[in-house]
Amino acid sequence: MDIKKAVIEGKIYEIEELISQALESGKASNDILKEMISGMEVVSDLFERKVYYVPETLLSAHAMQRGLDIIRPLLNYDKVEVQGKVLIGTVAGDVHDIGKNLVSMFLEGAGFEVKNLGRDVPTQVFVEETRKYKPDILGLSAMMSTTIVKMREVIEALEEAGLRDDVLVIIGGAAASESYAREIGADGYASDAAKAVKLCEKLMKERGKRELVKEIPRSHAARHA
Ligand code: B12
Repeated sequence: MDIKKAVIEGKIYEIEELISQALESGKASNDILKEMISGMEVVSDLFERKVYYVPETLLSAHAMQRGLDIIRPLLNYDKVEVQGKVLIGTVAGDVHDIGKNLVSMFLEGAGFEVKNLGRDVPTQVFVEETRKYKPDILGLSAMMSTTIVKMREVIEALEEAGLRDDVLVIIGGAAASESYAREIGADGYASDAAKAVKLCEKLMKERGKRELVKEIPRSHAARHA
């Protein structure tokens, strides 16, 4: 059993063991992440070909999530200067969150401060959190043709609340696209987590970097003391 297979077969307990063995043997956390992502690609294919149904897919998603939780603190947190603040969530009615969590992790790794609202987030919660948290960028994720309409709803609700000019809105997820972003007046679209980082960096450059200092996670604080 390897890490990729543990994701494909939804081995929640084995994946913890496999990841700690891999880390002990000196494997880079990025390589472990790549293996997990390629496992999830196989799962997507199996689900689409109706070899996997919801229960099997859910097990894989749990194994993937468990793996992400282990890897997350190991990603690079060395950048002390914050690139910007990002608020991110999956729109109402949609419980898909693996991709959105990956985007969140990649952004944190690249030096963004991220508040992750989770999944199935009501439109008004996006609005209220935008008001309170004051993000530079709001990231919306939607994986289904039935839930993508919520992205437009969030943008309209931000306009109604007088907040639209204060925040850049980016979209992503299997149901989203560049043309849909243009259609609903979003500021950008990215098809994967690495491109999402590039997009946020580009948008922040255009907007002007904020003078913020990131809180360094405790485990890393000694190195900066
Ligand atoms: C795993 C999965 C599930 C899991 C979700 C577990 C979880 N915690 O996320 C479970 C089993 C719960 C599930 C349930 C359902 N699912 Co489902 N699911 C999938 C599957 C197979 C993989 C999604 C995934 O995790 N991919 C891996 C990640 C890494 O990729 P990703 O999500 O695309 O994310 C990347 C990019 O999109 C982007 N990105 C994502 N979010 C964001 C946000 C921003 C701001 C940016 C910039 C970028 C970005 O970056 C990410 C990282 O690189 C997809 C198939 C597919 N092709 O997507 C179907 C799929 C999304 N599901 C589908 C369906 C139909 C359902 C169900 C209705 C099934 C059912 N009969 O119950 C339910 C819906 C439940 C609900 N109300 O939401 C359909 C949607 C079809 C459609 N067009 O509407 C899909 C496309 C499968 C299919 N072809 O039929 N599903």
